[in-house]
Amino acid sequence: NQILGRKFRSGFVALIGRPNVGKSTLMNHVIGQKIAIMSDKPQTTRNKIRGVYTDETGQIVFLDTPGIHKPQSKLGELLVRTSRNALEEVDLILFLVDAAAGAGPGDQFIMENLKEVKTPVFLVVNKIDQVHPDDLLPLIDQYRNRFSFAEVVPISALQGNNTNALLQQIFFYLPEGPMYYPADQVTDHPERFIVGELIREKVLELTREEVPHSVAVVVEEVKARPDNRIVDVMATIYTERPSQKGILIGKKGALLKEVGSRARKDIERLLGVKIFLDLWVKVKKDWRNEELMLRRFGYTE
Ligand code: GDP
Ligand code: K
Ligand code: MG
Repeated sequence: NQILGRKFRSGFVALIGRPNVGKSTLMNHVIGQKIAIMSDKPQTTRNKIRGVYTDETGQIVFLDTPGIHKPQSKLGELLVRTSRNALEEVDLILFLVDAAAGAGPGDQFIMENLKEVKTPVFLVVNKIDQVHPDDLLPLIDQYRNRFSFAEVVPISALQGNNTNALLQQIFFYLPEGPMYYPADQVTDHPERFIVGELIREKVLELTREEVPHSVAVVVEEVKARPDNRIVDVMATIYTERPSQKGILIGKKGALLKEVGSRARKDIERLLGVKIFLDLWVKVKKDWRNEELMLRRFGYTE
């Protein structure tokens, strides 16, 4: 690599953007493994999940931040704080926007917050597979008129268009540095957390609007049997109201069973072993506003 020389580069890159612009999809595409949960509902990513990309040029540690949005509860405030902190610590910020949806007030809110951060910011225009090429430049101008971006990179995270060019641009902005993680490590998150996120993803998939984001998953136990061929996972899904618990369990337990069976498949792929999944549903009123529960669910720093 002529421009970069032979020196190894490394650094931390934050992914920010409104819900559903494709942050998780981009990271999953780059890392090539399902580590950040994806769904078509907003704000399914609550914690920052690190994905690590390594090649001969260097290493990029991605932070999939919950995104900056206007806080509506204690959980919301916590998310905004987490995001801002993440932005101060990183070498580069990728501000993802949705080419198909266009610029909106949510983007404006984020750009206002970014003005106070010194870290360079890329405008990453995602979902270009969904727009006519002629519409792209005017859209980019809308953003450029409001913020001074270090680079503008149009991509399709879903199809992988231009994502290699994005990686090369990222390396160009990273300092010379060490390998922070072993080359074969894709995430430093405890598997337990990812297991919980996979279960929560299935709940969101299967319950639609009835059980919204008032659901949290606590993985109580991940334990391999003595023969090492089966891993027992015990997890509790917390809802805010008894009615939601009823919906989640479903007729004769059908819905919970489906949640379990879908989650089990993903967990088995993640851990590479057979899983026995034991799922429970409990009601914990108003957990979103209780600091103690937040800490227990792992949402604090
Ligand atoms: P996040 O909330 O920013 O993490 O967004 P997700 O990664 O969960 O993506 C939200 C939705 O947009 C999902 O249904 C994705 O499949 C879809 N999506 C993400 N990237 C693209 C893209 O490049 N093209 C298209 N057509 N859809 C995308
Ligand atoms: K999402
Ligand atoms: Mg996400």
